[in-house]
Amino acid sequence: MTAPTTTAPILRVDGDRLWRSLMELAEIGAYDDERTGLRGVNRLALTDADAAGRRLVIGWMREAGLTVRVDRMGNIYGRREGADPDARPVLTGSHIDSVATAGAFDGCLGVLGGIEVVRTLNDLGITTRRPLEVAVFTEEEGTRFGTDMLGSAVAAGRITLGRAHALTDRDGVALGAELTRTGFDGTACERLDPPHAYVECHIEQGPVLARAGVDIGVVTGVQGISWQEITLHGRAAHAGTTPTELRADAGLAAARIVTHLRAMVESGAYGELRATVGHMAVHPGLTNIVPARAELTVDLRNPDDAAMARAEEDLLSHVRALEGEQPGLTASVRRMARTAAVPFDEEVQKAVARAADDHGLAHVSLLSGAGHDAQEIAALCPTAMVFVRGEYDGISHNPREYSNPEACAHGVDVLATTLLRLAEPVPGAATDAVPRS
Ligand code: HGY
Ligand code: MN
Ligand code: MN
Repeated sequence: MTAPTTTAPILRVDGDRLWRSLMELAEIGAYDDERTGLRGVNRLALTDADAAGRRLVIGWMREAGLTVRVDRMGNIYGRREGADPDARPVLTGSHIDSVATAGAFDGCLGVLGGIEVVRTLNDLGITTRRPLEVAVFTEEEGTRFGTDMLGSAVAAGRITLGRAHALTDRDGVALGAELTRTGFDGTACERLDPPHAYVECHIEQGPVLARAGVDIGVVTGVQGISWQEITLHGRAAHAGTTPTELRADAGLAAARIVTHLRAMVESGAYGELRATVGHMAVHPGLTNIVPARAELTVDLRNPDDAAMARAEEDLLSHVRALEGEQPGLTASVRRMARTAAVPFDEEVQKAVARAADDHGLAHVSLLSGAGHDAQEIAALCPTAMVFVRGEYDGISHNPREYSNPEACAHGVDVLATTLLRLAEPVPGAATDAVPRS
C-alpha cells in the first residue's frame, strides 16, 4: 500500500471532549488503590464492569452516528460509511478491558480516540471515500482468561472461536458463558474482513518518549511474548518433624525458578530478555506445612525470536533439573500464549510520521515493549501505531498511569490526520484544521 501522498488536511480533535470521555469511562470499574492512594481501574474482560464500559462506549458510538455490530467473540465495531461503501474500511480502535490495577488510558485512549476522530469528522461535515471503523477488541489483556490479544487474534484467525470460548478464568468460568451472561455474544462473524489499513493509538507504557522529550511515538513493531504456567507438585509435610532431605518442597522449587529467570536476564545471553513471574501461589499455604504444590506464571518478552526460543529452552531445562533436586518433586508446564515479534508496515509508519510532522509534533520511532491488538490485525492489513507519552517514566498497569490532556490530544490529532488521509477525504468536504477547543 502506498502512503497517501496528498498533503491532505490536518485534523485537530476536541481534546476536552476526548478527556471527558476518558475520565467518564475510567469511573466504570474504579476503585481506591490503598498502596498508591490513587483511583485505579479494575475492569477485567467480560466482568460486569467491562460490560458496563462496553455499553457506555456503544452509546457514544451510536451518538456519533456509527452503525454498531458485535461479533461472536464479543468484539465491537462501529462503522462510519464512506462515499464508496464497497471500499475496504480504514480501521482503528483498541480495548477497554483492563488489568486489575489499571489506570484510565491503557487501551481506552485508542477506542475513545477513534470515536473522537469520528465526532470531529462529523463536526466538520467531512466525507471520506473509504468507510471508517472503530473496534473494541475482547480480552486484550489476557489477565482473566489467560491469553492476551484474544479478541483480535480470533478476528485475525490465529486463534479459533471455539478455543477462545472454551478458555476459563481461575474460577473455572468459561469465556463463552461470560459472553452470553453479559449479552455480548454477538452474531456477526468473528473473522474480520481485511481492512484497508489499521492504525491504533495507545499510551507507550514506558519511559522512552518522556526521556526523548517528545509526545509522539511512531511504532515500528511489537516484541515477542511467551506466557507459561508452571505447576510444581511436591508433598505436604510437617514443618517441624520432616528432615530437609525428606522434603519435596514445591515452594522452594518455585523460588528457584524466580531467581533463575533473573539470572537468565542478567546473564545477557538472551539479548534484551525481560522475565516476569506475575502470579505465584503455594498450597495449602499454611505456616506449618511444607508446600505440596506451587503455581506460577512466567511472562517472557524478547524482540529477538531466536533468543526467545533459547530462553524458553533454558527455562524448561531448569524446571526439569529441579525435578531431580528433591525426591518426588514433579513439574508440569502449560503454554498460555505465544506470539512472535511483529514488524509494522513501513508505509503506514511513514503516514503516521508525516502526520506528526504536519502537526509540528516531534516524534521518535520505537519498538513496543507491550503487546497490542495491532500485532494481530497486522496479519490482515498494513498496520502501525501511534504512541502517546506517559508521565512517571510511563508507568502502566498501575493506577499511577498518566498521560496529560495535551499529550492525549496530540496523539489523537496524529491518529485523526493519519486516518483521514488513509480513508481519503472526498473533495469539497470542509477540510480546514479544527482549532483546538
Ligand atoms: O501484556 C501486554 O503486553 C499487554 O498489556 N496486553
Ligand atoms: Mn493495552
Ligand atoms: Mn495492558
